[in-house]
Amino acid sequence: MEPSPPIAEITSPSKGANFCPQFDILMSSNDNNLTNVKLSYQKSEPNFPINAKTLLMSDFGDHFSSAISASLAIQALDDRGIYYLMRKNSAVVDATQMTNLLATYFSIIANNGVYDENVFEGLQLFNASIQNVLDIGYIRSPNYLNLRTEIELNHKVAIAGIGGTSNNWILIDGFSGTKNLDGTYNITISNPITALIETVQLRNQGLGVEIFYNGGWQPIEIIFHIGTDGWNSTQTPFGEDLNRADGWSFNWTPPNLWHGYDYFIQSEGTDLTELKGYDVTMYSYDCTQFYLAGDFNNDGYADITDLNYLISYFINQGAPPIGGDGRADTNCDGYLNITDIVYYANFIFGQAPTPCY
Ligand SMILES: [Ca+2]
Ligand SMILES: [Ca+2]
Ligand SMILES: [Ca+2]
Repeated sequence: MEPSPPIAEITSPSKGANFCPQFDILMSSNDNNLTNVKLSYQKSEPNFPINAKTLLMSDFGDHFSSAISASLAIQALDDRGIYYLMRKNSAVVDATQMTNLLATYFSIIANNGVYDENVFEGLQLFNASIQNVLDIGYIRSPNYLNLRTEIELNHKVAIAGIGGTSNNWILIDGFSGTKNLDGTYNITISNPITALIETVQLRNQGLGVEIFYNGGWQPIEIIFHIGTDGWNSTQTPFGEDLNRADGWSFNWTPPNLWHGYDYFIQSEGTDLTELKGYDVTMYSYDCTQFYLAGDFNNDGYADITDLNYLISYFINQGAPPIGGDGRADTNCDGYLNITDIVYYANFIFGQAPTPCY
């Protein structure tokens, strides 16, 4: 039996919470061999696509959505240029030929359809034919965070088996925005029925998610996530805890974070045998509930002293606004520069709306 990985589960702040600017992270673990925990973060993209391509299922047959989606997934990985994956034996193939190859590996014609096991076994058969350069895993009843973690943070691609039958498969292309006001999320998919990249809604349901697909809400029953080991992580380390005696915790005042963006926070646990385990959560960097907009010295007023504070910050390398650098982006254009002083001056003299933060 494989030993269970040493996961330091992030227990506080609660998943999806807002933070500004101080971040007190608490973790807990049942693993008695856990020896240290490293923390890292990565800004999530407001719009993250894998730039998936499309194919039309009716060009192949009714049961081909799994092979189409997997073929386009491999194409998307191939497009990153780390390995040349679009091959049958050593010959170069296109997405249509790859779909037919995978349909054989998935036993689609033989079974008049496809089962999860066939997809998993078929992907491994294909992987064996290309020297096993792919890393293939699966998650049953994944949640939204699982999808973003595998596809955006871990840079894998994922195909999803949806609905009550095992013959509805899509390739997940990416994510658009964060949570909608009604609590749903937007994801983009490569839809084999229409051969379009479509934005569809996702909602939490029980422990997993449902997707609005084919005219109704349907559960995502399983995803297969596929990656290559050539990806260099762009996460930024920010802390380490080497002492289990006082629990697993870290206090962090993050620099240079941007308002309104979501951040992945990952804890990497290591045990005595050097085995590693991971927990990932997402948080929104949002100071609006913590500070009065435009009140950079945090005295309860947004006035000319804050204009001077801002000038000092930009011109004389003075302290950033209390709450973090991102608050100095008064015109909310995503850049910190002199135009933010101009904007704030206009605000003070009644010529511009209140800064966002
Ligand atoms: Ca500790
Ligand atoms: Ca003030
Ligand atoms: Ca700005």
